[in-house]
Amino acid sequence: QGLDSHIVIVGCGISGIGAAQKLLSHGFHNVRIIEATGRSGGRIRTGRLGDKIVEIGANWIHGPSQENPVFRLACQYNLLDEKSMTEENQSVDVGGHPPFVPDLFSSSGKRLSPELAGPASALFTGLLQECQEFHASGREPVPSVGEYVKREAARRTAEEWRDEPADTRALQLAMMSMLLKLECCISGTHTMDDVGLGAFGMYKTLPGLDCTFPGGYEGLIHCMMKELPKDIVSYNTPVKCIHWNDSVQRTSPSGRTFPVLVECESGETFPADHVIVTVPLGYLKKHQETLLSPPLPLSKVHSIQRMGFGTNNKIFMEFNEPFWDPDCETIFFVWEDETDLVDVVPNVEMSWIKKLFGFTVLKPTERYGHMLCGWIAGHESEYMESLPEAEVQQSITELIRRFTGNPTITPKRILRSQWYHDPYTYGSYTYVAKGCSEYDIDILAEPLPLKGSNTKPLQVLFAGEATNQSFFSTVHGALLSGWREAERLISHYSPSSYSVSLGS
Ligand code: 6YU
Repeated sequence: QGLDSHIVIVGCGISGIGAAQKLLSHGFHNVRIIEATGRSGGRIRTGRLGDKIVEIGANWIHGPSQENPVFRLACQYNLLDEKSMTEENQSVDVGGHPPFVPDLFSSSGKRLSPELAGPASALFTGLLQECQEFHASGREPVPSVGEYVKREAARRTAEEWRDEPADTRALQLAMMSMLLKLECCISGTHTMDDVGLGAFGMYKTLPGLDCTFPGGYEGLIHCMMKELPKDIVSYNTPVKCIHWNDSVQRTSPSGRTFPVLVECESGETFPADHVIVTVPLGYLKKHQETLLSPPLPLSKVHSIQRMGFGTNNKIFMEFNEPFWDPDCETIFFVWEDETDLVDVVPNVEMSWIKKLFGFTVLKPTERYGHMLCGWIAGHESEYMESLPEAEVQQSITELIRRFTGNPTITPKRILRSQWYHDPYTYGSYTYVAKGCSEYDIDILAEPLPLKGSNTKPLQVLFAGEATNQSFFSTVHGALLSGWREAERLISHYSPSSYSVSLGS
């Protein structure tokens, strides 16, 4: 009966697609993906600004080297440029923070020299490194990364920068506030005070200098979808409720009964032996009470609540000519009044724009023209989503003019992402919040019914980036989680021929 099992996958992001691919390649032939929207790829989404390709969602392959399954697939489908595939690129190990050539501007319209920013940047990088080490040591002197960085930075700068002129010291501290805001974007959180110190080091980096897809990240999705049967996905079909544990009896015309029934908003239903749920953690947080019937066990509810899922948005802007240096990779804006290490703004509606730490320059220029990508995380980012695009453009134009001291700079056009207002995501990606640990991720990934129940096993399984202990928040983490749940089913039906580690 194994290979005839009816398997429904909820969500056609990379974890759902990966699960389907693996199940089909092992002979399961009754596999269906149900997707709420009209497209595949979920948070991998390539858009356009004018005639240029831009990534609305995932941007880079983090750690593009052989251990990274997304890198391997991208090479296999020939989607990367030659430089990204070189041995040299694969062996660079930057611990998740690639180096960049910066242009620094301050709120009084001054250009800051990189030398001036050097000590702040070195201290900040060192402190983050220390934060990562607490996971292995099991010690947690304060609950969050933000509190640790702020406490230690204040202590050490008071000692080490004692002899610096006051204005230099103030600028260094303001620079550290900007770096905290950058870190909020990387972690996808409102403030680093929400990110758990002991859990921060759970996230593992892979070697390789982050690379992009010249033709767009979605090219990877198209290649993967081509390998699946043509009509495997039911699009525009949001799932409303997964009835499991025989809570709704369902018998097929052949007389077979199924323990699970997937009910969609449209009223359509899909009977199943197994369902793999890949919806984002943001969606789970919002709909945990109604997505399953009987509802999720309390242990899962608590882990879903404990784990963090925040917003990180991009704002693309195109210019007729650059106001940055030709070799510049990142533009930073340092607010001179932010000398007390802050990563949130006091009044979101009045000053949300202060949360935008700066821009990355899209390269190569031959492909993108003069295009920048601004980054903004947290509640300020969620508020930005609610504003008309013209107002966002106006605010950023004023910001750039103020920091560069050039009142004529005018962007040609703008495009921003709105991940918080996406009803099937409700944010960008997972972070390990204060008070959560790997056990929460284990609990989230645990199939239903829970161990010890004497009903049919593996009725509802859970995949998606939030269920990966080491690589949450990434595309490779999501893909590995989809494979993991497919392998769980494969080894359930053929335990001897398929022994795999279901670790991450
Ligand atoms: C990466 C990167 N990157 C930027 C931004 C975002 C993300 N990520 P999906 O959501 O894809 O699929 C679920 C589907 O389910 C979806 O299609 C829904 O429509 C559907 N669904 C929902 N409800 C449903 C229902 N009821 N019925 C039916 N269907 C339903 N990752 O590797 N490189 O550069 C970035 C970035 C703006 C938003 C990213 C990046 C995250 C990935 O995009 C994401 O993990 C995967 O695509 C998720 O796939 P999935 O299948 O799980 O879900 C120390 C430390 C710190 C830790 N953080 C380190 C930082 C690393 C992350 N950096 C990210 C940065 C960027 C810029």
